Amino acid sequence: MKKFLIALAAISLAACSGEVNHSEGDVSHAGHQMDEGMVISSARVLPPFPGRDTAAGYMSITNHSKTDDKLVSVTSPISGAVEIHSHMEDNGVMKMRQVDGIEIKAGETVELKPGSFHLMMFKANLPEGQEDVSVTLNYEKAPSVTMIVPVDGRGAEKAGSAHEDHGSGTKDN
Ligand SMILES: [Cu+2]
Repeated sequence: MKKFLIALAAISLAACSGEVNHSEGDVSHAGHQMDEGMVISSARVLPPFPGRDTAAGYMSITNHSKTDDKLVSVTSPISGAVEIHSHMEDNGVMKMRQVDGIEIKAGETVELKPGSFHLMMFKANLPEGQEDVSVTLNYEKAPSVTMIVPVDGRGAEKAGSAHEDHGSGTKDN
């Protein structure tokens, strides 16, 4: 197990070299964050459906530290209210609800993805053409990290296949 983790770290270091400017203080690019115990990959924000104003955020978070931790809140300048949601089946119906955080045990990866944990960014201010979003993750133990997350589908509209699942059955908005 230990060997596996070391190998993973080496891969992310290799992927990082020569590509990212780390001079921007605490702002790091998604997937290239290597000085903290929490490593984010595949982060993306799905813009709201036309006529709606709720964006969704997905990513995978790996806890490379030796202590269990928890993602407790998320903030972003594009939304005054970013909530952490989970999806669960209730009598055969998939429902989502706000949770007070996501536990990420030492050595484990949690995926925020359609049909599972996800971020909901209410009243998102995401003008056409904006291609990335600043997102800050706050943990129970690890230091908060701000990263730049690409907006999915911008530039090449992808018909929101993942978004479809997310939007169904919601009563908010
Ligand atoms: Cu939701």
